[in-house]
Amino acid sequence: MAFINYSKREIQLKIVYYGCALSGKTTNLVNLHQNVMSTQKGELVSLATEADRTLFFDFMSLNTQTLPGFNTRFQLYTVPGQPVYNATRQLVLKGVDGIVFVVDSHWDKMEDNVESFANLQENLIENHLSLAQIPYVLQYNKRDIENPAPLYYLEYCFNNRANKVLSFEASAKSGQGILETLNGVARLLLAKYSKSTGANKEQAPTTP
Ligand SMILES: Nc1nc2c(ncn2[C@@H]2O[C@H](COP(=O)(O)OP(=O)(O)OP(=O)(O)O)[C@@H](O)[C@H]2O)c(=O)[nH]1
Ligand SMILES: [Mg+2]
Repeated sequence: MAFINYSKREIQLKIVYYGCALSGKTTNLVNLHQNVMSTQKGELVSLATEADRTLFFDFMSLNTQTLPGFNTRFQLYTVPGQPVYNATRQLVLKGVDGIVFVVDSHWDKMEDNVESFANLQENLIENHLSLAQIPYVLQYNKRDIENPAPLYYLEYCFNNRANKVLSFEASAKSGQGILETLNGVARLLLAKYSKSTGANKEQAPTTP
């Protein structure tokens, strides 16, 4: 849940990058960390195995002036995508405010993507939450690969609903689309929490 400190005029929001193993969640955070100004960001903390697979989670914080009169701190987390780490994924989702679901555009990853999306919904239920309550966006990652799954197909698989959510094409490796993705979910959160803070005009974060 968002942590709002009225006396310090500060709001803290937790965003979780979720998706199947190797979809590019850690790469999103690594590139975001390289692209934001040093005054805005904290350290990027990663706990990885030798093969660079996320073992527990990655974490970084970003400070921005987004809601009038409030300093906004976004706490960005990734989950470990490997099936064996489900307990950790459940734990990382605790208190989540917004989600980026990272889809791998490789054809042979479609089953893993779909399983991961179902797993996200199950783990939200374990936390007494659901996608109906938590703002989320979709990121179609690895658009740079040869023969990626077409957009219309990805939209059909993951965004087949009356009220479509925002979706972004990205190549986390080169950084393309990663700020847009973060901006997308940040805007949803700021729209939601601007009411709680009494700030009626939210501004999109610039970096993010
Ligand atoms: N071609 C291409 N490769 C990418 C892209 N994003 C990530 N990768 C590669 O995919 C591999 C996995 O990336 P990670 O960011 O570690 O994936 P992850 O989702 O954090 O994986 P887990 O921690 O195991 O869940 C790495 O070799 C990345 O370099 C992309 O946009 N394009
Ligand atoms: Mg990772």
